[in-house]
Amino acid sequence: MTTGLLDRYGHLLDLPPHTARVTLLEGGTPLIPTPRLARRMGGGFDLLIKYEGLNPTGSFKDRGMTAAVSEAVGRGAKRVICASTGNTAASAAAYAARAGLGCVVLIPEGKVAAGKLAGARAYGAQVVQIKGSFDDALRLVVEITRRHPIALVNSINPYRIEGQKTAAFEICDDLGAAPDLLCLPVGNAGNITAYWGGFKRYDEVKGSGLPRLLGVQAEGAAPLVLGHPVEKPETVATAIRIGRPARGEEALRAAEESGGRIIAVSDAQILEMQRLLAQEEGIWVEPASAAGLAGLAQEVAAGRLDVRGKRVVAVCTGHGLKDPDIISRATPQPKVIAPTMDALEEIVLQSEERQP
Ligand code: AN7
Repeated sequence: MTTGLLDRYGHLLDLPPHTARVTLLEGGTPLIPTPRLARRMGGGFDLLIKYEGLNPTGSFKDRGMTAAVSEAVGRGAKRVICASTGNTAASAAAYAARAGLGCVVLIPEGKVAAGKLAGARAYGAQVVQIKGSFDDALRLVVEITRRHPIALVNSINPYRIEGQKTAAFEICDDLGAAPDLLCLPVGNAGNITAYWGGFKRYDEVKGSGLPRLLGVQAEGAAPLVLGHPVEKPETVATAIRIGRPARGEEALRAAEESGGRIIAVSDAQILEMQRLLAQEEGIWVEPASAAGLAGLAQEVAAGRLDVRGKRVVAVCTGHGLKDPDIISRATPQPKVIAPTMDALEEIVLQSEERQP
């Protein structure tokens, strides 16, 4: 039977007894082998994509949200609030709707991808745009939840982290053990923190081992690489356009404990990886979700990471449909022709065939 994550893994998570069950049957996302992409990076290793875009609202946030909203409902909350670069907003809105709670989301004006904003609106959240960054929005929601009885569902909320540990459990269950290396994008740094906690928990109970972690930020929003906050973060990967990660210290500790690192890649590298993954493997992810793989490719090419004979999992955090505008800008406008065979033959026979 299909169950939600709390039914499947709740016994391994640190959730209070009052926690309810609010679920959209999230999780259970596939681990997809991508041999063509691995060959491009030099080959000789297994590369698998944990495709988190296949969660109910199109991102990994649903894992944390089933836990956070379930806990909030259980203790009698009437409303939840979050700051968001988009995916948290859509997820919070959906789970709040599912639970019959009110939901307020605070987003940076003009910097949230179309599919995420549409999601938050469709699920009926009160969407508030602020003239500022995600970091400004987070500061405000933390403050308002201190003053008023509204439940905070950003990843500062410990139950978000608990829920997100389930992705590490699933990977170990699928592979029979932890992978050798896990790469993933880093924004507010909740997810890398959760993965590390999840792998450690599973290692305790199942002896599944621990991976090295490669966390990847965008160059224009790389506080954990620079070693200081970034006042005006900028990147095409708006999901990780974050200058003061709430769990930055934990993320750095997790990377170090694992024997891994947090690095940065350029927007050009992110977009090129997004294109390769879509056009050579058929997996379309939003730009931020390609950052982990772009970081992996960079480190392997530079000889800083030896992956030969290893099993590498790349977490692709959000679906490509979240950010359709980036594709409209990056690919040529589809041609319009007259409805005749001449016109069709002319255009089809012009274009080259691809070699498999
Ligand atoms: C697709 O939605 O912060 O390092 O407000 O949407 O745990 O923050 C999103 C983050 C990676 C980074 N990939 O994860 C938000 C938000 C995607 C994301 C991240 C986000 P964290």
